[in-house]
Amino acid sequence: MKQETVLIIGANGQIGTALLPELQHRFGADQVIGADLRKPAAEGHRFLQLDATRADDLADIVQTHGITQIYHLAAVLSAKGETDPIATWNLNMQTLLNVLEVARTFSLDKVFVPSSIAAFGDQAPKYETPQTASLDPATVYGISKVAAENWQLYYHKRYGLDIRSLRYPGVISYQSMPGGGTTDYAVAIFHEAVKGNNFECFLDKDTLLPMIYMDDAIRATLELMEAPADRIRVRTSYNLAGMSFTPAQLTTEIQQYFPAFTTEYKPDFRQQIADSWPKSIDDSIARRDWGWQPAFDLPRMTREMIHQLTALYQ
Ligand code: AKB
Repeated sequence: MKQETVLIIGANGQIGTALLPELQHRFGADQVIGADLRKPAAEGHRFLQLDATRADDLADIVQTHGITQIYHLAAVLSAKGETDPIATWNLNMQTLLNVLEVARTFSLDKVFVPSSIAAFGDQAPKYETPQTASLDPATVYGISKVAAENWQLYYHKRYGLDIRSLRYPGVISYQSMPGGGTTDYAVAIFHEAVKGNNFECFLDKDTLLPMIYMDDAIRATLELMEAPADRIRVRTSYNLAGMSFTPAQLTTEIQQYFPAFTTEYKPDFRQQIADSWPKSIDDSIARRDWGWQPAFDLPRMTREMIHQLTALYQ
């Protein structure tokens, strides 16, 4: 079997932090390189400082280290993106195009680029949003994801690049904090509950959103990347579902462990973003093509988050 060398761009982010050890486990610690703007807090893996908007620096790394696969996880997310739309567009698109070009130039084996439920907007059905629903996003982050999906398809068709993608729901994890997203409340709430605090939520109590626990998100990513190429029939991005819940339902679930815990609802500008997104996702095409099956529902995810964070804060 050919030896792969994997580069994770955005390795210090929420998904990168959890994905890196899993890739090390599969390919060997020496074969996985994390790259990000800043040095990581934790050591224990090969790391290179990289500003992925700089095409030459990225090409240099790919050539010098014999990179064969890239996971491109760097992006400005939905809420932060709205504070400077043009800068968000520039960063999200420039880094994507740099990755696509370097993958084409150096004939990389595989590339993974995440998309998001943020690709959908008001025209899509809110419940069980299908794979092929119309894409009319309300945020610049969503616009950049729709454009990225089309660029990915273009590079696959025109250059034969094996590029694969998932439309992640909100990802819930204990390993690190997400930053700049609209679904971030669903991680922050656990930290406050475990620390013995109450929580102030920036979304209204009945805001139903699609979410996924990190273990499922990582397993989906690896199963997609390991599937035979002829099983991958969607080259834009696959719908992916885990569970859906509201802030009120999550609060009730957390109260099973911390009965005195309360949430106060103070919706801000992120409410409008959440209202433009699907409430649940139909991922039957991912299930059909490469056998996707989520394992975590709301009770199991809550139990796991509280268990892991309790250990972390002790
Ligand atoms: C965000 O909230 O912006 C992200 C996402 C759903 O893509 N977590």
